[in-house]
Amino acid sequence: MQLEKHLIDEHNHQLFKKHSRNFEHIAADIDGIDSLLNKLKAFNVAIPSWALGTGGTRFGRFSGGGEPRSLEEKLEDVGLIHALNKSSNSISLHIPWDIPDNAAAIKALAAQLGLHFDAVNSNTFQDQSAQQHSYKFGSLHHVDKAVRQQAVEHNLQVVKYGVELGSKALSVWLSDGSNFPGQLNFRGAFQNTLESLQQIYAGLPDDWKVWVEYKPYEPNFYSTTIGDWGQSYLLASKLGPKASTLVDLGHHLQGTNIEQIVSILLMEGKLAGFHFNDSKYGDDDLTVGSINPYQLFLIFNELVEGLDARGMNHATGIGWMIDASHNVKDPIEDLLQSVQAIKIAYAQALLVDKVALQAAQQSNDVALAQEVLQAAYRTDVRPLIAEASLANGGSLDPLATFRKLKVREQLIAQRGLKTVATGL
Ligand code: PSV
Ligand code: MN
Repeated sequence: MQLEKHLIDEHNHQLFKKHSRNFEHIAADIDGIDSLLNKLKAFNVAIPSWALGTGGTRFGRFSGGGEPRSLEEKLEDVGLIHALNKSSNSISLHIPWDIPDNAAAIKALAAQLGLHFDAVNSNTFQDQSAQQHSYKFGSLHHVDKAVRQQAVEHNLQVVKYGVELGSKALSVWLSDGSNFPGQLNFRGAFQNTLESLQQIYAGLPDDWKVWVEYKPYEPNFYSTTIGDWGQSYLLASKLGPKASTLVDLGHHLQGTNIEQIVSILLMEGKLAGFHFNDSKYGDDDLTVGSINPYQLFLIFNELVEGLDARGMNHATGIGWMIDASHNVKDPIEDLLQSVQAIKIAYAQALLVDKVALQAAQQSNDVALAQEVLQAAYRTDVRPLIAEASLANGGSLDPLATFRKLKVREQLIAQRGLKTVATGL
């Protein structure tokens, strides 16, 4: 299913008067409004192929219906999201959940929808039916070389799929770890992981990157072999310039100062990009900005400052992606909300008065530094996001348009109520 542009335009028409009033109000106070709008117009966030169906926990999964039944239908869903918000022009595939059997046809469909392929993700955290060795006790860190070799070959196969589709990065997340003290020799596990990653690194095309994701726990509950940004950074440094650290917001223990981690990684040229989500307790995979939007803003404040300091392009300098699980919401609605939340945090960060903040920092004026940051955070930037979307041909209010046009109802009519997407 595809959305006809005139339907989006008609809904915009109904919303326009109110939008125009709100936009003029905020625009009057912003110096360089055109440059800010251009940055928002250029900004895109990739959609993971595994998050287009209903997620679940080990206790259950409650589908809302109309889930994509194939890779083609997943692309269609991302096409719908992009048509509405004009900020989701790429999809990130997880192999083997989404093997592109006919890469040329998949690429052509993506191009027709205005999409391209973001990083490809390998999966050595589950066993597949045809696989010789089990990943029960890990993959790239495994004590048995044959298991490690199998996992290395899988990663190289994922790169091959990615090359066919025009991806430029391999994203590696390992569930490798241990459940009990004594189960693992930490140094041995780390060295095995490094050697395995070195083999994968050696097989990367010249213009490719490898992104090393970390996570403190789950599915292993005592240790994870790439458990934090330090271990990821160490591996990425030993691997070389094509390797860097991927930050998934949910992969931190409670209270971790993620904005500081991001700032240092960016300074060192080792920040690959993001898996955005939000959480209250752990890797909760909730809608971005639903629990702690202030933290998201603080992260973006570091990003904007750090990207500018290195002269990097905000839109393309690092990878922007969502990684969430939609257990009770419509996945498309949830993804639309997440992309909006990311753009809101980005716009607020662009509004920070950097000169005033720096002056406050240099004079240790703590109260003023907080005032400067919060002045930006407390600005309602939604009219700016809406204006950028409108200028790109998208909806002034993507979620409202999705509902107004009864998109989910149409998807259920086409695909059925009891469909199941591959993924989380
Ligand atoms: C693991 O929790 C993770 O964040 C990794 O990015 C995986 O690739 C993804 O979720 C899907 O399982
Ligand atoms: Mn992730």
